[in-house]
Amino acid sequence: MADLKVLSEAVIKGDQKTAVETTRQALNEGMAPAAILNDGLIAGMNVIGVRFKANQVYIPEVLIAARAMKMAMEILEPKLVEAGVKPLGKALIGTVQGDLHDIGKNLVAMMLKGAGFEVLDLGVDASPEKFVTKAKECKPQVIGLSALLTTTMPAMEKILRALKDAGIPAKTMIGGAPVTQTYADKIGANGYAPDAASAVDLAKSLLN
Ligand code: B1M
Repeated sequence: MADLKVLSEAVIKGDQKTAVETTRQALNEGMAPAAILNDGLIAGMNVIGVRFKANQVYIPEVLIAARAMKMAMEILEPKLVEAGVKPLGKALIGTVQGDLHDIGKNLVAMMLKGAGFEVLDLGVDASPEKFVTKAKECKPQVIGLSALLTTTMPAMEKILRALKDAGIPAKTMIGGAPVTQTYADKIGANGYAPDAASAVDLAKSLLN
């Protein structure tokens, strides 16, 4: 019988092989895809999130864990769709116009996926128009903006204004090394997160 503790441990350790094998075994044994996701994969990523916040693990460990989760998700995702399991919420994320830094944004996207969000990623250098068009099309509950340059921080304000003008009801959150809570308050974002694990907590709280 597949053990979901083994699966979450495999994610925590970034052990892709065990993560994939245990997911496959659990599915073959008829285990519910939602249980595999929640009690195996997401449980493992949650531990990584807590350890990352406490500086007990660092970016490489998070990336390795996210990679193991991604590999297992490739097998699990079609079964989740078949079973009609709904994602926790939909998040649209992107690095703002003029900015090409995407390592932190990708980390946030991976952790959001790990927490059960469906994530739509606009990539880098995303304009206000791009955010508005995708938000209209996909109706996310949460929109996340990332900026790593002081010179691209004003693009965040432009995007928030464009979303407001277009009547997009999604909650907004911002992050990136030069960004602060004070800046989030100044430009009217609904929240600011200093790191990827906090971004997950924030996104969850913005759903309510
Ligand atoms: Co650039 N760069 N860079 N760079 N780069 C910085 C940011 C810089 C601080 C380096 C320095 O001078 N010390 C500096 C910015 C100075 C400033 O504006 N204050 C800088 C500069 C100046 C530049 C160029 C202008 C250099 C040049 O060409 N003259 C140029 C700009 C290009 C552009 O964007 N238009 C440039 C280019 C590049 C590379 C392409 C070479 C490369 C990016 C590769 C890539 O991303 N694919 C690069 C890199 C790698 C860096 C550093 C070294 C590392 C950034 C990084 O990935 N950190 C960086 C210096 C540094 O930070 N030490 C630097 C790791 C990442 C996990 O952290 O992105 O902060 P971070 O994400 C964190 C949090 O911030 C948060 O969670 C993440 C995980 O905990 N977070 C969010 C991020 N987004 C979030 C969104 C959220 C919530 C949380 O909600 C939505």
